[in-house]
Amino acid sequence: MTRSEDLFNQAQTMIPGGVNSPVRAFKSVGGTPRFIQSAKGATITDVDGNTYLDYVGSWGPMIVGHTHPDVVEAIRSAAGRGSSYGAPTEAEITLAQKIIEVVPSVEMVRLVNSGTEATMSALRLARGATGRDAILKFEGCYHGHADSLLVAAGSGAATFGVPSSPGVPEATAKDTLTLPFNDLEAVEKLFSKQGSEIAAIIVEPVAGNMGCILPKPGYLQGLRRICSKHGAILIFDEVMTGFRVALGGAQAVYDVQPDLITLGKVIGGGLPVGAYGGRKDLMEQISPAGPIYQAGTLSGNPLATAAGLATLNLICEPGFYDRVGAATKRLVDGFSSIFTKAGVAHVCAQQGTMFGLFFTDQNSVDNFAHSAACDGKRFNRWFHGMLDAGVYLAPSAFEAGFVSGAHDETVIDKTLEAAEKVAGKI
Ligand code: HOZ
Repeated sequence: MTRSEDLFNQAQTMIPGGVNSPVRAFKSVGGTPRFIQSAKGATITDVDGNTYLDYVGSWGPMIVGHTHPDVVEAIRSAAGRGSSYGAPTEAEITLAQKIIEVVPSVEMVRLVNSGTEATMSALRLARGATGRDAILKFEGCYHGHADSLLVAAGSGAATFGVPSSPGVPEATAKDTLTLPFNDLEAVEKLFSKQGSEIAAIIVEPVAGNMGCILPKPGYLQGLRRICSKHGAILIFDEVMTGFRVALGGAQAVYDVQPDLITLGKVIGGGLPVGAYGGRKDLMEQISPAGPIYQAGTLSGNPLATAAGLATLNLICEPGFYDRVGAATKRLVDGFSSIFTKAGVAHVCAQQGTMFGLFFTDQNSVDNFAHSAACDGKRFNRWFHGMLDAGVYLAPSAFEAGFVSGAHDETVIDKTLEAAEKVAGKI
């Protein structure tokens, strides 16, 4: 028995499913999750001493690679001064300033502790500001696990076949309207009937929880237009795409200004952080500036703020996104030509440093129904083949892949060598 197997057996007796977040349990791909001992640069090492090239990157945060010395030093130095005060610090202003400088739509920002908190709070703000209850989300988009967002959700909820979770009150779920991603006409139709009741549209501008799916040309602009016309708030959930698909996030790539955005992952540099921000007139309605309540004992935590700032300083260096984006493109183009040579029908997607692969003979994958129709068994063979060859991909076909600044040419070459060997056997 491997040490991972032993630990997984123990964990299952004490932790639901043996894990503290569902997808990492390997349940849909089968086999034993690797228990991780340490990580460095582009690699993670498990408790059995196996080292893998890592394309999960803690599900997005590790954009500068694991244990980058600047980030480690920032955390170490912050920890020496105290791990939490429950009082404001100067570093929170520096981080807020950095976010405001870089993300086009953000005039004010509030730090929280996770992406879930960020989306939940942004929705409360949208509802409080508009006096409306209904929200629109898209099938297969995942915005964390707040009640009103676990309806037709992606990520683990889709992976395990419970996109609408038991335990969400019917009264809450009824205010969450859902439509397919990338279908602007359906949004127009809904708003022409119910536009005056809808507080907000929340969307992952590049979807990353039903695989990686890009918005069709004009789709995000269309959502912007519809929200402005009907007085609804447009929320871009950039927890995954923020500081990931480009320095300014998806809104910079697609040149669309949402009213509010949510952030997480990269801005915490691997520590638990989220944020929501946007128009000043909206953000000033948050307590104590305004009446809409939201709070958190650990919000603006000094360690998390320090790790986030160190990470942002590194990714703001000129050329960072060009370099890592080019590495991602080389990886995805490489996969695609290997699959084509091996006769494996596929669709690839890439935006900046984020990517997705679908095993399908459909011409394109534009929404959750398309993604769910892909060949899951082939994905599982691909996943395990790559894992055996030393490449750690997300253990679910509904997740995206992430490349970091530590994925240099050698790492990409090694990954493609592994893919060459695996593609013929899936
Ligand atoms: N929800 C994240 C994936 N999109 C985290 C999954 C996990 O850590 O299990």
